This record gives sequence, C-alpha cells and structure tokens, in this order.
Amino acid sequence: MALHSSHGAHDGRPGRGPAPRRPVRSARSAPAPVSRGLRWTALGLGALVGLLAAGTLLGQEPVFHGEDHAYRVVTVADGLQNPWGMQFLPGGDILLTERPGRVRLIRDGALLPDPVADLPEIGAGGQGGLLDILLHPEFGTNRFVYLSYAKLRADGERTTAVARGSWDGNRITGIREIFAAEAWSDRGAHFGGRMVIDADGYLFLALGDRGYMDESQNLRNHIGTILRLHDDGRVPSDNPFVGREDALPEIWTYGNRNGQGMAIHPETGEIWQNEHGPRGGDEINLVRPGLNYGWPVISYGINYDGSVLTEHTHMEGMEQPVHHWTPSIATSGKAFYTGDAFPAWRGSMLVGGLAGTQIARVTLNGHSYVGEETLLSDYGERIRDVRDGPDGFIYALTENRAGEPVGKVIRLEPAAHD
Ligand SMILES: [Ca+2]
Repeated sequence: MALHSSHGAHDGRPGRGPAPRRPVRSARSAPAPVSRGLRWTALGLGALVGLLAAGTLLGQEPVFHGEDHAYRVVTVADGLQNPWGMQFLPGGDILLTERPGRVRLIRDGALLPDPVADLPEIGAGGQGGLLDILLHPEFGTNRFVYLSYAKLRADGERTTAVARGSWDGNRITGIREIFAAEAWSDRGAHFGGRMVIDADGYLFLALGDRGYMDESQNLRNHIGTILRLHDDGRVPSDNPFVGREDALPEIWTYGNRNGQGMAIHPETGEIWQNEHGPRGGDEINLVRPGLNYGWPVISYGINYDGSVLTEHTHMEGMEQPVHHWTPSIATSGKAFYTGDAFPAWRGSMLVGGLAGTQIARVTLNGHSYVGEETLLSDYGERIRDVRDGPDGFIYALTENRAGEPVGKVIRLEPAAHD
C-alpha cells in the first residue's frame, strides 16, 4: 500500500473528472444488467482476483477476526462512484451521496437505479463534488435533509456550500442553498464538508484549508474552520466570534486543516472531529467553541516532500489533538458505536481510513485516547464514511481513488469464531 505517494492531498486525485457510470448490479428495478463476465472484464483482472480471494464468487462473505469479535463483511450495494456520505431513514432505508453529484436510495435492501434528488449545480472534480448528507434531528416532523457540496462560481472557483430540502418519501424536493462559505479557490483540494446537527438544532460544518494553509489562522474567511449555523443557515448570535471586526461570525473553531469526520457523542453530546494531517499528523479533536486547533503553526505531520512543515507540535493558545496518526490513515467519516451486535465495541469511536484502508476502532476514556483496534485491515478498501446502523451493525462506504464506479455500501455483522 502506497501512502501519499505523490505530492498533494491523500484524499483524492485532483483534476480527475468523474468516470462514466456503469449499471448497478444490485438495483431492484434496474434495466437489463451487463453480464457478469463483461463487468469483470471492465473491472480488470486485479479486481477479479480480489473477488476470488474474498470468496464472493462462491457466495461467501469474508470473515475477519478482531480482538473481541469475529465479523463478516456483507455488501449491501455496489457499483457506486465515490460514495461520500450516508444516512439512515426511519425504517432502515439508506440515503447516500455520490461525489459526482447524485443522491441514491437503498430501499428494502436494494439500490434504486435512479437518483432521488434534483440538485443545484455541483462543482465536481478533484476532491470536490457532492459531499455529505444529513437528516435533521427532528426529521420525523420536519423532513429536512441537508447536503454539502462544492459550489461552482462563474470564474471557475469553488467553495463549500450547504443546501436543504425535504424528503417526500421518495425524493428530496425543494432543495435550495442555505449557506456558502467564504472559502473560494480554484484549487481542487480540502473542501471539508462533513456536517452534524446537535441536540439544540445547531448545524456544524467542517471547512478545509483549500490548499492555503496559512489562511486557517485567518478569521476573516472560513478556510480551515468548523462553522456553527442555525438549521436554516443563519448565524447564531452566541457564536464565539460574533461582534469581532476581525472575524466572521459563523466560525466556531479554527486552525483546522481538513475535517473529514464529525460525530456527536451519544452520551455527552460533545462533538468530535477528525481531520487530515499533511504527511502524518492526522488528528482526532474534541470540538469546543472559539478554540484554535493550530494548523499550520503546530502539527505532528511533515510536508508531502518530506521537508519540515513546522518545528512546533505544541504552542500556548493552541489545542492538542486527542490523538494523532503518523503515518496518516487519511481519516474520513466517523461514528460512535451504540449497537448490540458487537457488545465489546459499544462506546467505541469508529474512524474511517482512506489511504489506511481501515476502520480504526478507538477506545476513549472521557476525553482521553486509550487505544485502537484496526478493523478491515485485510479487506483492502478505502473507507469514506462509517455509520452506526439502527440494526446494530456497522455500515461503511468504500471507494476507488480513481473514481471508478466500484464503490460499495458494506455492513459488518458478527460471525462465529472458527
Ligand atoms: Ca491540530
């Protein structure tokens, strides 16, 4: 496995456009599917060997042996192109995004062939495109669905924006932009994009540094921050920088490099985040208002070319991460596990890894890191998002870095130890 083999972000391949879409195998009402033989030819011999190794040709699912639990990996849906975010609807159906600009629905266990939202124009390309999807905590009554995405401007620059629509049972309707960040750039990297809404109804959005790392310390724009908004995009009057002339009022935290995962702790209600370091120095952070998380003044990482990025790992007035990974696993989406299927894992923080092709199951003691177990290490897929399923299983999105339509929704289920 090559970690960060090229200069640039390890999260994607900037400049690479979306690949053509292929038919989806698991669609319940799909048109006549391409034959399996043709599909494997298209995927290449390497993928075929991988499928053989995984036992899927024999209808078996690979079983992995963790420290406390054995688990099998079940493919819920495949044929996806850079799936990025995933949410469970009441009843267990799944809404998910594909980065080129599609919202897909898994209904009764089958991926429907057609997208289920008419989106605003999405600035897809590089790491940008349609990003996260989020249901409002009061979804049962207001039906609100949030989407984050790269917004394209006439001059070709992009930023991260949030739109809100309503779920009508079959589609997301009435989608309109409620917020666009001051983070415009013609660069293709570090859009952030992960969202959560807390119990008080505030929407939090992670913004990356867009390739301008020093701007993460500049409060006059939204680059390298976490923002806090009302659920309709307005600015809360009690945000930490409201009233300061040298700061934008949406900012909740700053000095963040590229937040790709956020999750609310199921017991404390606290927001936890993980962000990509440069080469090394991926971080887990506890998100608290007004704080400076240090990028790029302090970091445990180095430049992609191996040179020193900063001499400092600590500085007064800047937060230490709860944990950092060197080498980077390229942290992605995250979740806290609350299910019953894997009792020994309950309370764990699950962190996806892209380059690290894993789910890191992190044990915390309060605000302290205790240790971690690497899940899916032999599975060999980039993990883009992790979710705590309502059925007690763990769900994840996998992707191919080149943007080929081989992404999957997978589910970890308990398996008997041999
Ligand atoms: Ca930091």
